[in-house]
Amino acid sequence: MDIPVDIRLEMYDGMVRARYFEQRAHDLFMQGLVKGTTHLGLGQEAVAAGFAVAMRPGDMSYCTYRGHNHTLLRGAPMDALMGELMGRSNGICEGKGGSMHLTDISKGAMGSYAIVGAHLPVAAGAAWAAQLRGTDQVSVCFFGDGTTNIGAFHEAVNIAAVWDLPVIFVCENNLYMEYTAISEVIAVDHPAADRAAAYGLEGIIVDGNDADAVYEAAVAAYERARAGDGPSLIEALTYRHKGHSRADPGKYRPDEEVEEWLKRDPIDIYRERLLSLGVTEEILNEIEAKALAEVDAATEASKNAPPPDTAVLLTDVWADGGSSWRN
Ligand SMILES: Cc1ncc(C[n+]2csc(CCOP(=O)(O)OP(=O)(O)O)c2C)c(N)n1
Ligand SMILES: [Mg+2]
Repeated sequence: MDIPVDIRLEMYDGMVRARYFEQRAHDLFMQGLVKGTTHLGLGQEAVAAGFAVAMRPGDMSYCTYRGHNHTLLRGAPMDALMGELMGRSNGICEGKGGSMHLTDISKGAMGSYAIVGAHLPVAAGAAWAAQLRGTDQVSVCFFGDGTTNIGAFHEAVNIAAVWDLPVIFVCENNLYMEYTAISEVIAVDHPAADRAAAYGLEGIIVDGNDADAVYEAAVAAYERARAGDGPSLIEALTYRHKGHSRADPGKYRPDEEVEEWLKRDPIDIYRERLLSLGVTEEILNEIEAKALAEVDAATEASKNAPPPDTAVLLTDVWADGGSSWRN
């Protein structure tokens, strides 16, 4: 596929913005300014960029607690995401959700889910609604390798395949769950792709550190979904640069393995590719400088934002205290 240069630059821009945003989030966490926890997707940016750029505005995406990249690249405002991580009133959920619950419905970023596997049936349900309404929307669900051992994964992929739902399941195989290698707890080599046949689906594996490869797989899966040909299950091979969460040093991973993957940094790979395609150093430098300035501005805005008013605790909450929902 010949990917147009504006699409390529959009992907580079997205990856760089995500990288700087998360590096700053890590620094702010270490300073005690990010409350709760964080699960960084540093090193996994190409998966988010490839899919987000190929998506249409009405499409819906569902991600996990490792969801900063996906939410940002769907177009959620960076200052509101930073504010949310810091528990401030300018946060996208008014500071009530924090890092693990980033959501921007207006952009189709339908939530970050902290319960492993919980969002796969939700994403399938959204796809079912789109199918029934004939809206042409596609639902995309990102999850990790460990999630493929959860029952909800199998239930959701099965029903999606049976009903030809317009949903794309994207397994970001970063080789680890929290602190355990996925290879220790599965009987196959590829946690998602090797299980696809059980649901009559093709086992698709892509290099998740190559934005172009991800983009091409994404375009094909969107086309399939919009044509009414049903779901896709894609396994993107990637690696997280940091530990699982918070300040986890990730020492359970062999040094050589970490080194190998750091050499395959998706942003370095893509920068080289763009240069080889004739994009100038100046253009790339400008993208990087703009992204850093955006992160600086988001940080300042969030540091200066007051904490949420306590009245916020009682707004936008679902329960009304009664039991009418039982009917
Ligand atoms: C149902 C459930 N079980 C356990 C946990 C604790 N937990 C949080 S993240 C995680 C590992 C998930 O690994 P993977 O699916 O590979 O995603 P990754 O963190 O690598 O992106 C676990 C076990 C949880 N949040 N939910
Ligand atoms: Mg994992």
